[in-house]
Amino acid sequence: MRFTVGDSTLELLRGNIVEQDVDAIVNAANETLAPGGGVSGAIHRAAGPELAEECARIGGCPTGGARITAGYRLRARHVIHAVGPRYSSNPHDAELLASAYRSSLLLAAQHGLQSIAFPSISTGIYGYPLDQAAPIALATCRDVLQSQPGIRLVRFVLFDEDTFRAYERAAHNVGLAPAGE
Ligand code: AR6
Repeated sequence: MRFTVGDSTLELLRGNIVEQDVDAIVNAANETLAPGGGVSGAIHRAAGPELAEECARIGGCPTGGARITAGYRLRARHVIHAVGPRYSSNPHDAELLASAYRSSLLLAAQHGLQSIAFPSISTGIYGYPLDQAAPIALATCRDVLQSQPGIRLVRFVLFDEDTFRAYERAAHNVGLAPAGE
């Protein structure tokens, strides 16, 4: 499912982010940047141990921030490690989640990257309710894309059917324009 934002495309698909052939895939990281479970475990396994070594040299990242590394054995040239919030039902959660997406996109733009793939940050181990997280993710990416036209493709790679459906509903609710209309 594809949407148009200016001259760029925002895409939703079901799949495994590890396999994506884009300039950068985004990892749902924690503040230490050490490999974890979920999507982080899958990305580190596929990239090889050099990824954790580079993350250790960086040393960490605050919640809401992002850091960039090489992609090593991945098809993607880079990994952007974004730290979403652990859900606490505090009003700050939404701003921190938006900030994780915004920081990732700004980092991609600074490095001249044209395509980026995101997982659904914070909605696994960090427990962020999907129906709240999905519209924040999509509206934030739409807003940043409008000021960063160098990013041509933002792809959400959603692992399971419930997550895919939640993003589909959110795309409709935040008023994304379907491509080709
Ligand atoms: N491709 C795409 N999405 C995936 C994949 C995959 N290969 N594997 C899982 N997901 P989570 P969080 C989905 O828990 O909630 C880590 O240990 C998953 O179904 O990976 O931000 C970190 O080190 C869910 O929809 O990330 C942190 O400590 C989404 O990715 C903590 O977990 C995010 O789930 C971060 O938790």
